[in-house]
Amino acid sequence: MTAATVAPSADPAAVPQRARRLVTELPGPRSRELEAERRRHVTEGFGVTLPVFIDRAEGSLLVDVDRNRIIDFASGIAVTSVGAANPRVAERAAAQLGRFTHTCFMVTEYSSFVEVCRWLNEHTPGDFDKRTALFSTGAEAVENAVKIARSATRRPNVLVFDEAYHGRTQLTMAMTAKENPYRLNFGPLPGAVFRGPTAPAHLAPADPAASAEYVAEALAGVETVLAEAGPETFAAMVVEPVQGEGGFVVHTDGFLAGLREIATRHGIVLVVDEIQAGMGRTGALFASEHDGVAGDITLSAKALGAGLPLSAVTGRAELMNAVHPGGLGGTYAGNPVACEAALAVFELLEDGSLLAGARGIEAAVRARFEPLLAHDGVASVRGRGAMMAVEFGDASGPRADVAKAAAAAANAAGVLTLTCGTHGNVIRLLPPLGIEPEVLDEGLAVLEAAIRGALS
Ligand code: PLZ
Repeated sequence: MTAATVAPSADPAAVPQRARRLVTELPGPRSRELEAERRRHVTEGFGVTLPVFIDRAEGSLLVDVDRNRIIDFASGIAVTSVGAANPRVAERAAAQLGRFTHTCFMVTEYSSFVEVCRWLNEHTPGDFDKRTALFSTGAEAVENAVKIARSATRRPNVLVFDEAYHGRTQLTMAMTAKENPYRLNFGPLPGAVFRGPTAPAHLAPADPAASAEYVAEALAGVETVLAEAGPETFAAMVVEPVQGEGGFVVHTDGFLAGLREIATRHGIVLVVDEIQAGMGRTGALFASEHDGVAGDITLSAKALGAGLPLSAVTGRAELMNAVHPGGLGGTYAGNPVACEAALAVFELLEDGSLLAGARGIEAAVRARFEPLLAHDGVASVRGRGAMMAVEFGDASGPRADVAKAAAAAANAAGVLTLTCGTHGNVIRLLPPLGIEPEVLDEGLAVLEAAIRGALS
């Protein structure tokens, strides 16, 4: 082949379909018009990362109304792990739309609901008899897990952790740690929620004995919080296996296992909130597999329905069945179109290539960003699988300004990038698990340049 035959074509139609391409500044003129319309009609209570309006998705790119092609490092906050326009999801959901959109599972049943429950019973951690309840949102799954644990134990209290995120409803915002924006001015918050310490792996000493001591201290802190009200008053302990909104915090080895032991010893239901970290995101089907820990209850949402609203509470049969008949439900719980989407997701996860994709993303992110640790201002590179983050901080403390500036520059360059963390000083990467290696690489290169620019 001669050089001439591989030279890029000037014809825009010949530009490869799977590439970032900006034809306007971001946001472009059409997005700006729509944004003005939004300001007139939509509450200011919703924030927005990048005010562009999306027309369609192609692979791991989002195409906006100005025909800009944006690399998606957000997946709608860990939802579209199989891509935002996966043909298998579209096919199954569309076929269901043609059959019926809704019956309400509490009125008449459909088999896809049962099939989703069966898959979750078989695949969530824990080798025991399980039952599943389906709902629509993540917060609803958390709320229902607490209801189930209270009903089964007849105890009132709930233990959650520093940096936790569990939702925006009344109870779940009380369980969430960060004040602004989640809790500010929304009180009074419901009571019976206690908060314990964690043992973040990025703060753990490298020496194994010192690290074990560090974990033991955190667990002793958890026992102290339980002792405030008495461990026998706690229905549930709710923990994210890798913390999401709170900053992509991986727990030090032994911490989750320690919580498991404490929960068992006091008869407290261990609820593992896999809403963000589950369904393959970390390179295992469920993130708690990395710690060899099984919750009594495991929560799924987000990537479960590939963007159609679906959440699940899967747990020990005796807990799940402790609730009186009619005590659980919801008009839209386990919507049939969302169940078909979940069944498509299960098919797509089956051969393991998406899990391998997640692990490949971790390797690529580490290779690109770990060298930046030499830079003053880059505090840690952490996470698991396709749930990776770069934290900014220096002697002055957390550097939210650097995270914000780098994310803004990446977004302006067409690489959709989110921040997170209690101090807002973390950039997180949540690409679709099947992102094409060349698209991933291009996105990471753009982000690296953005970070270097923000640091200098
Ligand atoms: N538990 C671990 O990550 C949702 C929140 C986005 P819902 N995370 C994204 C925002 O700012 O609202 C989440 C989570 C974990 C629970 C939830 C709540 O899930 O589907 O947003 O209710």
